[in-house]
Amino acid sequence: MRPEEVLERLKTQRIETPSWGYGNSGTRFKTFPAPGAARNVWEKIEDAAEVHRLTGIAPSIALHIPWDRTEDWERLKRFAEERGLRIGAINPNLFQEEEYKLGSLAHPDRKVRDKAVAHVLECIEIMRATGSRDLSLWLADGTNYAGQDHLRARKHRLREALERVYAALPAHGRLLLEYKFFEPGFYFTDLSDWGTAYAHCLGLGERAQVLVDLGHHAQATNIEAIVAFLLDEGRLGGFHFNARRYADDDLIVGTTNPFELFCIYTELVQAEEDPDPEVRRTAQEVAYMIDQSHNIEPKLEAMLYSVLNCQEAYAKALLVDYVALHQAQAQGAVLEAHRILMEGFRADVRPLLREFREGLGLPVDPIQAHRNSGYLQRVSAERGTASAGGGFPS
Ligand code: AOS
Ligand code: ZN
Ligand code: ZN
Ligand code: ZN
Repeated sequence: MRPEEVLERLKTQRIETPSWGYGNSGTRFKTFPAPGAARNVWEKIEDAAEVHRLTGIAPSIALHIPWDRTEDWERLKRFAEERGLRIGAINPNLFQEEEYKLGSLAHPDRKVRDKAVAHVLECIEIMRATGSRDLSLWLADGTNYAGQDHLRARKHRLREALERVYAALPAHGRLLLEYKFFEPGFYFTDLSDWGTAYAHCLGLGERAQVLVDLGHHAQATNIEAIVAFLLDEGRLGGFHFNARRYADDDLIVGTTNPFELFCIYTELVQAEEDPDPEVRRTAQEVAYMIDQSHNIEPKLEAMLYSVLNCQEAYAKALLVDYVALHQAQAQGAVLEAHRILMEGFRADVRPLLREFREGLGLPVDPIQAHRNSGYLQRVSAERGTASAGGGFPS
């Protein structure tokens, strides 16, 4: 692809940032409150707007309910729009109520399942109020010991509850089912891998799609292979971008394994250009969302870094010569095909990204521009240092 074509494609990139990335967060050991961290959804929107102002490609914010609940969704939607943002995915919380100790949608007690379904139905009403397309559903449901519960009964309970949720979706709404290998269940997880999520999506309907969180796989899983399969099946709903060293670490995406992020983006670029219109449509509908919580890093710098790492990976993936690559693959030219792909990964795209940002009147170094802007000093003076709260367990 010629550089001018890459510049045009980079203009189409959209990365959604998570509200929970702007508030105080921590690990199960400790939350270190950050000066100026957002204390409420209004301040989270202000921070997300700053990330979009500096990058130009982060025009939406995902919300988490109840952490971001407000009484006036119309006012919140307007507040976001006045700052160049729209409300993105709505994330229910099925893991912090006392009743959810043995699960939520897969819980043995019908009353608990009904409570969980009612919460998700409330989130669907919020989707309607905010105009959100996606319901991003992650379950903490699982067990800690063999024999604790009937594994197939849990599967049936979960499917029945998901059917009630799916039936309530808005006309163009999507249910994004997010799987996770383990945690907090340490023996079994009801939505544990892409196969369980995919099977439930097939059983629910075409607006049920799989959400791939990069930190939710066993070590060394080939995630780009999962992405390719789901793209081809029309079931890749979106991503939760982050980086991990060992588990669901929610670090800055692209920092521990930039090659994996690049390979994921090469699958997406090939799907965007696939001769099959259904594959192209799936690729165009993918929700690119960040799901990270920065516990020791400056929060807005970490979010900027994440968005920029996704931008760099996409630029590199766009530079791969896919015509030559597919020819080499067809000829079984193993190393030539690998070398062609690596040419993209090895490309230094910083000059291209500088040109992209200058062309749009954006700072050529968004992180340095943020540091120079005095934004953090201003909001720290206004907000102070909130207590450890902000949604995540302290
Ligand atoms: C939990 O590990 C998942 O990544 C969730 O998607 C996320 O952390 C949060 O719960 C979303 O609201
Ligand atoms: Zn996630
Ligand atoms: Zn996670
Ligand atoms: Zn997460």
